[in-house]
Amino acid sequence: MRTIKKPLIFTALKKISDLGDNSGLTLIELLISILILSIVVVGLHQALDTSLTAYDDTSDKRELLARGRFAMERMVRFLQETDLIQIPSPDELKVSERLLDTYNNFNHQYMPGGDGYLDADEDQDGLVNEDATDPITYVTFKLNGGNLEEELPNYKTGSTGDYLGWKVICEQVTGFSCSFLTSNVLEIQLTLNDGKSEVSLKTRAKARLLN
Ligand SMILES: [Ca+2]
Ligand SMILES: [Ca+2]
Ligand SMILES: [Ca+2]
Repeated sequence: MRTIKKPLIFTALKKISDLGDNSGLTLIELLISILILSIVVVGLHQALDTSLTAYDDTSDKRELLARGRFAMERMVRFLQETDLIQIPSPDELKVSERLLDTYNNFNHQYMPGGDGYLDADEDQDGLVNEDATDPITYVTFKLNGGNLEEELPNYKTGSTGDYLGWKVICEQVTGFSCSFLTSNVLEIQLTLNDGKSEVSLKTRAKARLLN
């Protein structure tokens, strides 16, 4: 007759059980049961912990990526429309601003739809940044401590040299650098690290008005 082999643990438990009273669990059986249960629980806990940590890491990285992309998109927008790119230091990018038209160039009132003249066209003649009466107005991106900051011209005043204060566009930045691939194509690298995760982004932008 074919016999089914019992798992070793049951045989052991049976032997232990046979030594004492068969009517219930002995102390040793109880201890072994608790031990087995503990091993199972610890295993499950570790598996769950690993899954939660992996989930945390992923959402952490997703958050960092979203913040990095926001800053990248901002720089790319200004780069695409600029006719002047400068990299004064490895972690600084300066471009002439010729994208925005949210003010009336004559009375400097805020107009969401603009007045049809780029705001950098200070003398409102249709040419932008062409001479001393209409000097170049810059947008600057610079790494300051762990923050990537942006400085924009202030078009709310009649002065051509007014700038708005530095504004943080991305926090926890550990690396920011720009380099020319060609005279009108720039590569930007951005690294963010929040102490737990690190993400690196790289993008390229072409200045349409430059050759
Ligand atoms: Ca305008
Ligand atoms: Ca002008
Ligand atoms: Ca100007």
